[in-house]
Amino acid sequence: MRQLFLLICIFFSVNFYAQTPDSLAFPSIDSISPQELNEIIIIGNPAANTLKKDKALGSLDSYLEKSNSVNMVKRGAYAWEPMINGMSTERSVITIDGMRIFNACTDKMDPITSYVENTNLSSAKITDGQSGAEFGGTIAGSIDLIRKKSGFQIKPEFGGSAFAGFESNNNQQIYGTSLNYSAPKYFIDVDFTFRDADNYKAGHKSGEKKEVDFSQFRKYNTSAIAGFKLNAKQEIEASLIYDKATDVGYPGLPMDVSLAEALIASVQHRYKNPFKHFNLWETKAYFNTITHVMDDTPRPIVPIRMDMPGWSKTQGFYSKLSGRYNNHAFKATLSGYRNNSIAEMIMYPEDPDEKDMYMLTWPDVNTLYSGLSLADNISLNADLSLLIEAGIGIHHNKIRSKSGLSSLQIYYPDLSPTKTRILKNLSTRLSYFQGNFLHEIGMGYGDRAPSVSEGYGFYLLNINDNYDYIGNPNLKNEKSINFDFSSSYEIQNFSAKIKANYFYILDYIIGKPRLGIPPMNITANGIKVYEQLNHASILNTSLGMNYSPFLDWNFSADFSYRYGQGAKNTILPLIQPFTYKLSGSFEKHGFFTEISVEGSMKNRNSLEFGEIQKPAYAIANIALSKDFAIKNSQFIAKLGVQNLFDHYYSTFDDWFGIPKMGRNIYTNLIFKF
Ligand SMILES: [Cu+2]
Repeated sequence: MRQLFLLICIFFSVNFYAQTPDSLAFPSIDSISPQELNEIIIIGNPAANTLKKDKALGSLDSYLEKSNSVNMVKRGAYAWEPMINGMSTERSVITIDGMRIFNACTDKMDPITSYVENTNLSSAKITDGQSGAEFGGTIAGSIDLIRKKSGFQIKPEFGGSAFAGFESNNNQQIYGTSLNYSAPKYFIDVDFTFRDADNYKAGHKSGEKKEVDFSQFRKYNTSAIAGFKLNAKQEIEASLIYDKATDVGYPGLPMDVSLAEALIASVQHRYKNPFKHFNLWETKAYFNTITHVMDDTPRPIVPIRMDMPGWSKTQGFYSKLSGRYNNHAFKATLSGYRNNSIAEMIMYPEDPDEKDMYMLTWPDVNTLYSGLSLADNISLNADLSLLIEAGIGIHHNKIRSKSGLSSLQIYYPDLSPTKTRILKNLSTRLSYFQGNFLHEIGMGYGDRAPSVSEGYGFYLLNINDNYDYIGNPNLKNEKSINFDFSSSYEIQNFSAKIKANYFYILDYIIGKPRLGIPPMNITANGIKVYEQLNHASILNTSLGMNYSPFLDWNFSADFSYRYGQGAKNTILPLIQPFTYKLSGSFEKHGFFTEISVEGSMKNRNSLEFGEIQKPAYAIANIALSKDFAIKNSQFIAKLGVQNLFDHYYSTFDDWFGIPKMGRNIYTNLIFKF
């Protein structure tokens, strides 16, 4: 409490303020289109210039959740799974600067967003539907996390930041630092972040325990990026991210994680104006390796002790060329990767006379992909433009483990170790400017290959519906026809955007109960095998508005709603009900304050997938922040309260019905020089 008081004193006693120095941004590669086709979420980064509005040291997950297109499935306080347009991660492509990375956990404990930190990133680019198919087949769309870098500067510049944060609810401590040096010919950025949190506490509900057991985590992340200018036209860049999480609890799952470790490395070559009509040629080679170790030793009661490690290694490349010719702005991307995924399950029976049981849950599967993607944006006239995107890819799977293959052959006697698929996508979008309006209408067709779990998974327990899942190597590609529409209006102090998209998915992949096969997990209800529904439909709608009636005041409102229904009376799981967020903020002389309310209606739950209906809820948050300038450095202090009234609630995206965090008071202190 004393520290908090001291902090409030610092917060209000110093009163000077200065403008943040603007840094030269590294030119963006996606300058193909004159209008915005995707949503950009700016990640609050201690080195960024716009820190006022956000809880700067919040997790990347909390930033992604701001998008009306994204929901985060929560299995605890750590490593939320980003769903785009109401669809789980198998149906989207998530990349870091265009690099494909695949999780190493059979239980989705480690979406690739869990292996980076805000300090590594500057923004997230979210693309809907087939526009997201540049680096591989997708149904829902894509998220590309854009690396932060200071870039080349005309005048040599040295800078950095140090930051610390504390969150009262789970005693989370956040520390970190970043350093950067930029010069006309080279730049280098390094950063380090550490987070450590205890169990979090749910809101108040009489008769309910506050503390959510097994929700602690600890995370270390460090990254470096360096660029070198070979000549006026060519640059090379190398990037490295190392992330390590230990002692991560998952209250929504029967197991925790003792180690989740990732090494993500790349080298890149950029060639500006390589040929006539071409303005950029960018080529990258990359490599990443992920180790994931699940651990149930902290759990007091388990039916049987087990170890479940998993590994994922990916090598890949892309080369993209963009240019302009007359009224065409075009881009061609050639990309490829090879991923290897292995996961094991070792069970240790209580009876020492019984033998340990060993199983490959991912049977050492190699996935080889190469694809070509083309885009052309044609300006038909000053107000009207047409975007056409098309792609084709070859997707090849191989089961490398003999024992893994023979285990799957119990259920699929004719199973061959290899399978090749052709993936295709084609989409088009018309954009029309009409005064202050921009209307966009689009449609697309595309398909995706089944994931390793869907194709080759072996006895993967889903605790939500309590079934063991078995993959199906005979699945056809899942195909989608999607339509989207958006209309936005912008004048000086007001903007609004309404958006809707509809996905009609053919051969929708989903687990369905199969009688006659006993489950492996003794407590499971039975077995589900991945099958294909003839069709399924998902509708996503959203409305966002922003209004600044006076210079210092800003009000915003966001509403979104999704609906998902499949054939055979299947209510699709994890579909967001009507959700809203309203906020008002005031900003003057480096002082910023914001009050927000967010909530949702009850969800349409899918009983088949073990979902329970969650009642409607609303919570309130407040945030304060103050900027101070001290000579050439800047000091930012933030204080906020989330879930102000300590409301007890849980929503459709809380795995296994775990409650969300109760009242949380946070402080962020950031020093930049
Ligand atoms: Cu796991």
